[in-house]
Amino acid sequence: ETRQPLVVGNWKMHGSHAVNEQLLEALKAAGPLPAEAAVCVPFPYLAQAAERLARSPIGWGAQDVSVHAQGAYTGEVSAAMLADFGSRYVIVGHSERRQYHGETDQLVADKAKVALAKGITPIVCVGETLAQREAGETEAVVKRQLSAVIHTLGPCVGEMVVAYEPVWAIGTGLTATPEQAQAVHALLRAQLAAASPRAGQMRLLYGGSVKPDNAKVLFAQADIDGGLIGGAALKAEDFLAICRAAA
Ligand code: G2H
Repeated sequence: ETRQPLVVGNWKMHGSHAVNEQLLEALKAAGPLPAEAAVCVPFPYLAQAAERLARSPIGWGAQDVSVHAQGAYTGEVSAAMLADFGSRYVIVGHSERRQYHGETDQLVADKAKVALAKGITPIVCVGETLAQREAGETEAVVKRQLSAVIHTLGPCVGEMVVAYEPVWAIGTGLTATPEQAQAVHALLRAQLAAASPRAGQMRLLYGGSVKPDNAKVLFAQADIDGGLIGGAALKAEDFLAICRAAA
């Protein structure tokens, strides 16, 4: 199967109007890229991303979404609002949200469902902690996390993007070896194949300390179709180099 690689920047809680302006202009000025690229920005900067990237092939989106459609949910942002700003993607279930905001497998799955219902592609993150890996639980953990999404999305499951992010590799400078990452990606694709005829066309991203110098070998793995990039997405030249590594 041929899958167009996808490289998504997860800006996390970084940036300012002025800093973003430079980053977005630099991304926009880049020539054609071999990967589809997108940036997931903090909510207040969605309008800025939408405006700056409007006439570029680079997509934009958010880092979370409310599970509720609308109503008295102070501080929440709905999928309809994200769609209103032209969001193509939304990250759901990032380990930082699971860890610091108590998001459960089912909540993450429900968020993926509300995003899809508004035409936004959810990037569903799964991944094990260091303790889980050391206890030999990697496979069971990622299967459980993915299984909730498969059951909740039903036949729409083929429309999502999955990101495998081993928690021990996030922002730590430790990267899974290409073999470790590929092994988990192959498991995830097999699990998806049992649920959807579109599994072969789905993009499975790797995330966790992806940098310009390790991206190529990661993206060369059979079931790794791009990356979810944190720290390195904050520098245009690094992010673009990672996009180019997807060739
Ligand atoms: C993992 C990743 C982006 P970083 O969280 O989602 O961040 O590349 O900084 O490890």
